[in-house]
Amino acid sequence: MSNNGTESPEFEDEVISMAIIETFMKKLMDHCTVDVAIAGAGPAGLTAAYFLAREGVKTAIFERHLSVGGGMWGGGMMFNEIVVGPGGKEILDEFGVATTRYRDCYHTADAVESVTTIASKATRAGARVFNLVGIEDLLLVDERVCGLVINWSAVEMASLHVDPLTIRSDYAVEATGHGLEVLGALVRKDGVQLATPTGDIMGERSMWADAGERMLMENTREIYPGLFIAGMAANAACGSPRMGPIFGGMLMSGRRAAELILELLGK
Ligand code: 48F
Repeated sequence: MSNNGTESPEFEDEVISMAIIETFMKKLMDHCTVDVAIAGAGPAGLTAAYFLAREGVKTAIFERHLSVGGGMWGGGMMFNEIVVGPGGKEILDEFGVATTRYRDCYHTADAVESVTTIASKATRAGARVFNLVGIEDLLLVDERVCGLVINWSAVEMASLHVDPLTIRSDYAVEATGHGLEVLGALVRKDGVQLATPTGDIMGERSMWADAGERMLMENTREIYPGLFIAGMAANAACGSPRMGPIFGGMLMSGRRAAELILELLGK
């Protein structure tokens, strides 16, 4: 009987396996060299990816966890609503996330709608997310970051002695949040001088939403040749406060990192 694509075919289990393996391998091979490699698919990393991919920049995000979204899912203390200011609302508007005004300058948004929509916009713009993949190191050539060193999260979780693989990029973005893992590896291993006031990682300060949001824009920068820093990682690197469940800064920082990179790429 002919199958015009609407009748249910007889599925062969090994063909399902081959479809996954071949397609994934092609995707990974295609992203061994990218324009921008992003560490961490939280709100900052995903937003950066969207604004880059939208301009035709080949962008890959590597996320340790099964799910993307980082700390956004849980809103504040598991009340799954986020707060943004006017700048963050402008970006949520562009993504098509519904917001509700609260008092004069606050806006709330459903945390789940926010994560799923931003992730969808980023991937539909062409950014590729590799989940379950952690960044364990950077490719450092002649005092410049030239890529990210990846390994399966399962390898890390099981503490297996398995060597990683490397992704080459024109620019990398450190968006791993409070833990600042990628920059931490660079400083620990290579003792480099960073573009921070002290030249070192200055550490995150206690909660102060207003100051944290303001400082974040300035802290979003090329912190070392080839390596940009965005989101909470930027404040943690530069000794600025955390801001808890106000997320506008994360979105604006992701966009800012993308804008700085686009400028360098001549886009
Ligand atoms: O933590 P995360 O959401 O960072 P962000 O985008 O946003 C911060 C807010 O969530 C919140 C806040 C708002 O004011 O302060 O905390 O700056 O997302 C970081 C992502 O990076 C992943 C981690 O699983 C998370 O999804 N990640 C962390 N380390 C690694 C990593 C690593 N070494 N390799 C790959 N992914």
